[in-house]
Amino acid sequence: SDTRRKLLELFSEANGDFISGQKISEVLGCSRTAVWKHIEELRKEGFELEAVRRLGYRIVKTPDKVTANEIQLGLKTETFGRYIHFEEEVTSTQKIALRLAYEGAKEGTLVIAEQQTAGRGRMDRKWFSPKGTGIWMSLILRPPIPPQKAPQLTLLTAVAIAQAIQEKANIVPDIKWPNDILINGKKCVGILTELQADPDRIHSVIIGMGINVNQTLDQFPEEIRTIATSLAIEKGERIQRAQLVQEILLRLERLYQQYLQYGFRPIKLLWEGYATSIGKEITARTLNGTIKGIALGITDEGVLMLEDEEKHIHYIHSADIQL
Ligand code: BTX
Repeated sequence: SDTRRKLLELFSEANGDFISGQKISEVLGCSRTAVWKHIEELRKEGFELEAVRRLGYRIVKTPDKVTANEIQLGLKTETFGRYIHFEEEVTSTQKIALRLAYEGAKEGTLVIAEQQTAGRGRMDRKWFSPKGTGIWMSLILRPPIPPQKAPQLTLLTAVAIAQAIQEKANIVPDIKWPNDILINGKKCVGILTELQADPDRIHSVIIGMGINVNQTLDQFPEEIRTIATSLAIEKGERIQRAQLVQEILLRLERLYQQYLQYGFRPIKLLWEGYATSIGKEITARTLNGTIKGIALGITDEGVLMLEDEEKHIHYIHSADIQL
């Protein structure tokens, strides 16, 4: 609710200090009893709040979940994540975001869950999304761009997540075109961009992001144990998921504003900074066959350029890449 959001904003500004009940009820425009009810709600969700007479309330501990309340506590964005739809367990956050978008949800609406029972990758592949360990979320965008440019948003998202990982985990990850983020050669992040559009107009783009954060190696299913990793495995310590979500949303919002104003160029430069496969030999499996060659880079449109043995350049719009 709006009141809850204001309350969390107050607590973020207080930064761990006390806020008096009087001040809270003034800012929120509600009674002291109503304030107390909101505080009780937060406690039920796992927040630890200290209440001291004459000083008021302060947050001592957050529950380490990815609920709307926890993400909004300290969120610095203007629109991204200002409305959050949280659920403990969903089939796929993409599915819910798609429904909300269809019902008219605003740009920046975020769907996030502790667990997905049917998380999806590209081409209906499975995305493992175990409870309480990762970030499984979908963001609704309504960009005023032609539909054929939508794949650029995947690259933009990869940059935002890479920046956030660098900031919060102190690891510089690799971006693998088009939609993976790797650390030490293993997959840590997957991005799935889905488009609802007429031939000439986008209705909405749903950006699905799956980030392995706190899994230990044995928490990965056997079939991906050798190809996947988590931030905690690579860094050697746990990371607070809600804070990482806040950082990702902030970076995403900034890059998106830049993108709408200046186009893909500035994003491309940032992207290249993280793309280690450029200049190396890769194999691209496309719907029309497999091509082996040197990855030359991406075009100003975000299309991958691949030079084969006969020095012929292929422009690849979508493929699976093997390094
Ligand atoms: P992708 O098709 O590039 O990758 C899927 C492949 O990645 C799988 O076939 C498997 O080999 C491997 N894989 C599956 N789960 C994991 C994992 N947890 N970590 C590392 N590798 C894995 C990538 O698709 C796009 C994934 C997007 C996931 C988000 S989560 C929120 C949103 N909801 C939803 O259902 N999907 C998106």
